[in-house]
Amino acid sequence: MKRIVILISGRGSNMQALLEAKLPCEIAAVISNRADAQGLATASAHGIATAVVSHKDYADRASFDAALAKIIDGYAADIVVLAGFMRILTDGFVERYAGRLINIHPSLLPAYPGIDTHERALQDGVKIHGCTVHFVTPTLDHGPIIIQAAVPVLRDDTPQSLSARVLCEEHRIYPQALRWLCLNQVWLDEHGRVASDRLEQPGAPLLSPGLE
Ligand code: NHR
Ligand code: GAR
Repeated sequence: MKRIVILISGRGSNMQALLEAKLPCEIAAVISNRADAQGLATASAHGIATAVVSHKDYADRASFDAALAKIIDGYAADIVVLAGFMRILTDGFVERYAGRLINIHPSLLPAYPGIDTHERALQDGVKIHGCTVHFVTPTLDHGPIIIQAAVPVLRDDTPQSLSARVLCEEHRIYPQALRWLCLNQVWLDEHGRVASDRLEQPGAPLLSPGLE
């Protein structure tokens, strides 16, 4: 069974969804760059080892990433999962875990990379928003896409109400994506594209607003 290390920075609800999904893998550890991350207590309550590597203890990104990699490798991780992890990673770190480092991002990439995605989507008046699980590459939020979920944007949405609707879908697609990786049903091929040996599942179209 593949060994997984999850990196968090805060609440850890996506991490919790992964812990509770009964995936065919061993979650070896949860690591946070912030000692006050709520998700650390949740991980401990699930009997998962935790560690903190504070970026504030390191002079630059490269030395922080090197310390992080040392701990990750101590857990012999096969796959590294970013779940609300808020530090941009150096090219060296990303390349070390090429094809086995994934992230969940709260937008329909390539729209709205970076932060404050829900605010920007509302500002633009888009009618459909969502979330994306992708392989991490050096270019921020531009790695090959594994799965996306779309939600309607409603007239009275606030960033909070919209993010709650997106988060529900995050908790569905992230366990699915990790399950595929654990079962070797999805992988990053030699051209840097997402390959899969599962049958294509035709999804339903989402119209927003709907037709009359
Ligand atoms: N690193 C690389 N190289 N590539 C990606 O695609 C990455 C990554 C690290 C994190 C997650 C990402 C997201 O899903 C992620 C993808 C943090 C920032 C950011 O600006 C942006 C995107 C993501 C994560 N971080 C600030 C920084 O200076 C700190 C912001 C904060 O602490 O609130 O690192 O959105
Ligand atoms: C999630 O919405 C995740 O997609 C997003 O932060 C939230 C973390 O929630 N990630 C990013 O914005 C990465 N920059 P969680 O800690 O409860 O999973």
